[in-house]
Amino acid sequence: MHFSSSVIATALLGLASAQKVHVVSVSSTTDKTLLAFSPNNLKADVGDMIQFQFLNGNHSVVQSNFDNPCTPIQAFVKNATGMFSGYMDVAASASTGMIPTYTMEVASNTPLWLYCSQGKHCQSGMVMVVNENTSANETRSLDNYKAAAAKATENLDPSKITPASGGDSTDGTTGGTTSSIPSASATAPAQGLGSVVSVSAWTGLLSIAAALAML
Ligand SMILES: [Cu+2]
Repeated sequence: MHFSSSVIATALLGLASAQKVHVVSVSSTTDKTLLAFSPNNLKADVGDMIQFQFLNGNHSVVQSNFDNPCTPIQAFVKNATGMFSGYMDVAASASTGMIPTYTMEVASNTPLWLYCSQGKHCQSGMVMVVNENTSANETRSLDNYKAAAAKATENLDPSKITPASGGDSTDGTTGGTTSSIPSASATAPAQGLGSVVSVSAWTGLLSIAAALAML
């Protein structure tokens, strides 16, 4: 894993200015069979950070567009970056007392559609949205995305697709940073706390510190 020092400095500066960090739990500490992101529908402002904390199993986070769930967005949108966390095998890092995280900055307030590319997890409902906007288009809801995902014939990660050579390039896409944090600092499941969990920058700083330690 390689991070340039300027990237880390930028991340530290961002966190130091009390950037909002939304934590999304991937699976669950108590139910390793849970195929879900929690929360799965959150609102975030441009510049906010979203940190996926991989609590169990072996999952990923991949960006699609609304119309093509379970397929990376770059298969349909020319020049899209399309975020992909990679596969995070939680058991593999358990002995270190760390859990993998993936942290991304929200680059746009248009809807960001995400799924897990492992097995048939996407079809099983392991999908989510950031900044759903049903007031702009009521059919573009998480429920409809999930319903379309259930019917997808394949569940693909970016290594399995050919990048689009045509099509529009208007969908906002984004990348992120892989890291890990001590298991003990993972945020408790968000049930009952509403769709947005605000944490201090501390969790993010921990993950950056962990990244620095691995350089
Ligand atoms: Cu999964």
